[in-house]
Amino acid sequence: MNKDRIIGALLLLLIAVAMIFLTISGAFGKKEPMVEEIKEEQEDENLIVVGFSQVGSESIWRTTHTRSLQEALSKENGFFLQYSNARQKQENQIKAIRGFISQRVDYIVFSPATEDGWETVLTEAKDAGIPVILVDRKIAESESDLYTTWVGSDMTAEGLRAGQWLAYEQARRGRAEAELNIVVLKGTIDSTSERGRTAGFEQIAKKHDNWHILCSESGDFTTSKGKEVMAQLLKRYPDIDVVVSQNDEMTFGAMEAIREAGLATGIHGRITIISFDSVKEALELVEEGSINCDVECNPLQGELVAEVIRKLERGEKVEKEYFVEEKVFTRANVKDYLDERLY
Ligand code: GZL
Repeated sequence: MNKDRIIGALLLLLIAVAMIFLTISGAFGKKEPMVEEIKEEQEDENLIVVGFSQVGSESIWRTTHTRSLQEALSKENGFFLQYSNARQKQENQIKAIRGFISQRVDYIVFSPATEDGWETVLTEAKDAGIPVILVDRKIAESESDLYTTWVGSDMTAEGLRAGQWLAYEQARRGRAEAELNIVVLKGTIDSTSERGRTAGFEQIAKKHDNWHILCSESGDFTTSKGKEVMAQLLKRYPDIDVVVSQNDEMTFGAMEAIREAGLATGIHGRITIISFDSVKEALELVEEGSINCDVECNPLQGELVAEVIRKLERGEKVEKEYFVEEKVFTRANVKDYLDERLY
């Protein structure tokens, strides 16, 4: 092939490569919308812009909670939702909230990983005139002027229900006066769920001198940590009668550790299991008998949050707190609810 033909072929190749590059970069076609155009899209459709900072995705409860808010705060329902997963770290939530403030969202919705340390960033939101709505967990009472309203569960009531069920069950077994050795797997320390469930259960426990809480330790609401802590407790306390586990994820881990120690739970063995959340996987174990009691914590809070925001948009007064409905599940009633369980 002579020199001219080689140069011609090289030129053609160069032009082809240039055309491909220019097409990909959008020089000829539709260009990527600039940030301003995205903002206009939100304003054009008069969408209510909500910044949502979620604790993490540590449990089935948590992912259901997230889905509930995403479905309720959808574009079809008139919202533009910006979601951030903090992976259970407060500093990630503070960063996300600062981002929402700089983007001048209309509302900030968030579930605080723990109750303390929010004053600075929530004061910034207040100074920016952005209403804050708490979901699920709360911040310290002393800072309650920094949020408009809260939607969630009465965690202390959940703890009371656990203690009341245990007292009822001991009486039913004819063992109201029997000595009872209890261990507690706590959730994330200083979270509203941990503080409330602990306080509620202890309020009942202190009425029974024959109940002994041998140890309370955090499993941080995860299966792996729940299993690790339970294995240590079994080594330290050979005669545990009751495990109070503050969420189903930790319960699944604890039951694995108990099985590996050659012991059985629920109606099949010596160790009574009281759990919290009532996700479907746990309710199936209640029906099968290896979890004795599961105290519900209802994650379906999205609709209520959307309703409260609409009230605020209409300039209506809102309550400081909105509670979701919750039950207690045992073998006596779980069959009536299992099939309809959405999560
Ligand atoms: C409860 C919520 C807790 C759940 C856990 O309101 O804060 O956090 O019980 C989750 O499953 O990790």
